[in-house]
Amino acid sequence: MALVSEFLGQLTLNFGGESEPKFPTVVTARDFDPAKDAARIETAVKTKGVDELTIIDILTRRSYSQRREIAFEYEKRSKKDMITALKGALSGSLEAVILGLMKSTAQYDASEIKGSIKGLGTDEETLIEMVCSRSAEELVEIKRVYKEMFKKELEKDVAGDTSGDFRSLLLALAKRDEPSNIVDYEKIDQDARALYEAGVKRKGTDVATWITIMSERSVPHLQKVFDRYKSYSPYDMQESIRKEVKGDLEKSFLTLVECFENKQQYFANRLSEAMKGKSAKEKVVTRIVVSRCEVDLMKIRTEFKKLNQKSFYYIIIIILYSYYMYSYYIIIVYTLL
Ligand SMILES: [Ca+2]
Repeated sequence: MALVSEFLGQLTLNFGGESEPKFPTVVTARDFDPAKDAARIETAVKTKGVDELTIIDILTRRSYSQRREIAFEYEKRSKKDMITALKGALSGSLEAVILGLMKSTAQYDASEIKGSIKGLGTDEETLIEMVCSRSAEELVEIKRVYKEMFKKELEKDVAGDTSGDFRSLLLALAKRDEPSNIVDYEKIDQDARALYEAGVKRKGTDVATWITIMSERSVPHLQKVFDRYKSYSPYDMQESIRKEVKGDLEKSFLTLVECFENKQQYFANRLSEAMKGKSAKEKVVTRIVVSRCEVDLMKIRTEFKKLNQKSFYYIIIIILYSYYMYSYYIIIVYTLL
């Protein structure tokens, strides 16, 4: 046994640190002519009443770098900034989606984080989604872009707007810089027991230990840890979090664990929640669709269908039918899907 565990202790799963595979719904267009697209958008913007459909049709069917090329051509021909022109021509949720698409995924994420903490008060729900669902690799890029866009450190801004254990957790997550797939077999049992002893087993919670383990281990490692955790604790990790901590800290840990287990299912859940009730939470739907359409929205759609037995498409059409005023946003989401 000793030999086996020694061997397993050394065995690591490493996929060469490659980026996560992508499952986009918005992909690079073939037969792409940026000058022609720019001309069509210019005409659409100038059309009386604005030809929104043409703008949607073009910009949702090009990759981010193609959209940048179109903006470049637009400025060349009209001597005007395309983003400013779009801002002037569009409004509401449609404007939010289109302007979101003119940013790179990292720029968009950085702006959403900035938006969640700027001014008085904090939009914790957005902040938690952005920091706890993004991979170490994504956060590295978001931090770099954040500094470029706002001339400030993301971590400093987050620290200034949060407090206590919630702050410690967000900062520990933002500090991660190595995307890793390492499973340390020797540590699976140790970590599972430590999580149990720091939480369900003792009076109160040793939050620092939870934060260390959840921010310093790889996702495949943690998946094995949460599995092993069940052999110590009568409750699984998510139930334990609900019992041990409350408020923003509870939401953050839950988001983390959901994402470690199945990130696309987490987003599908968020979308389902946002679509429930009388009014769809457009901000959440817009954010998830825009930020994931060139990352993993295809997989999120699959998870959505598993959860709801109906496709995202179908649900959107139902909303379109019942809430006519949402048509702009529906059109855009429909096209992006
Ligand atoms: Ca406890």
